[in-house]
Amino acid sequence: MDRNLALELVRVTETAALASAGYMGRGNKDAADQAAVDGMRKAFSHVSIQGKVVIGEGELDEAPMLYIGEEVGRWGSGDRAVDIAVDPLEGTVLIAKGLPNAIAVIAMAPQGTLLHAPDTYMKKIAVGPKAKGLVQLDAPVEQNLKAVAKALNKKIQDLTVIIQDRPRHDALIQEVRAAGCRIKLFGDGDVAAALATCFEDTGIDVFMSIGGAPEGVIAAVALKCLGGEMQGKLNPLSEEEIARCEELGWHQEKINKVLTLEDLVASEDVFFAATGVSDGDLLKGVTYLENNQAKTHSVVMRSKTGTIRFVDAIHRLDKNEILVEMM
Ligand code: VTB
Ligand code: MG
Ligand code: MG
Repeated sequence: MDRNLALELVRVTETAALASAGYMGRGNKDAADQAAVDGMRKAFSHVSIQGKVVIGEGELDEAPMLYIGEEVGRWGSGDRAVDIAVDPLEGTVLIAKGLPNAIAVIAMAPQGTLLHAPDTYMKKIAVGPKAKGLVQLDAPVEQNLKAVAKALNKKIQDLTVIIQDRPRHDALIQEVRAAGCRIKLFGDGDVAAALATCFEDTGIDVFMSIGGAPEGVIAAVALKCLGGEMQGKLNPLSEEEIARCEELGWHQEKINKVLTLEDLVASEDVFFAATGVSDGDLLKGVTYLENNQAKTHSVVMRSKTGTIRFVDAIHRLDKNEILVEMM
């Protein structure tokens, strides 16, 4: 795939972040999400790809835009056919409340290589490059944590595990505490949490959680670019979720299978881009400057070369056609 696409994708996440950041703290998660979706969709039309959304805002009947199956991109004759996974505002509640770690995010891979995950929960584990190959989603929690501590040359009590703050994790939290590790609980946004395991200065070593399966596929693309490890397993928590899985051909045997990074993302040529909307462990959020300007902080990666770029940009809000049109 054309390497320049990486930078084109950043423009798209930047636009989604700029479109939604104005909603910070305004208590309206749906309006913030809608703005991110609108901005992202408009920005996509300039990208030289023949893209199809495989992970998006939902099925056509529930999402008017960026729905699963929607075509995005310029669709020029020579443009590459790709799978697109998006979460225009990953952490809508975070923005509504003005809390940290909301991001706008896109993953891209050659056509047919991203797992078409149903919109159910997924049990996930992620670690950085040094612990790659040493964890097993179904292994006892303590065994995984000991393996990671050893790989990182850390005492087990110095290991920090990031877990989403939900009652469904009560037993997991007890096990991690029993193993002696430190825990960082987060409210929302498990893509950012998984990503953080690959950057030493976040202080986060292991991600363990049950969160959205779509977010699992998006995070897997990033972990692939970063040389980390991620595994998942569908974890439908209600009758309704089980029915949704079955509708999409996920029968019990397939649901019970541990999905490796290769199952989640079956390509070595994938791209990931994220822009901070609110301040986070890895990316600062959108800040507003004098004279109608705003600053964004993004990260963009490409697995083929392993390049990780942090991109800071200053935008003239009154000269950005998409944002002006949205006002
Ligand atoms: C998960 C997680 C997401 O929402 O989907 C979560 O993957 C929903 O969990 O990152 P609950 O149903 O317990 O609220 C996010 O945190 C944000 O979309
Ligand atoms: Mg979303
Ligand atoms: Mg989300």
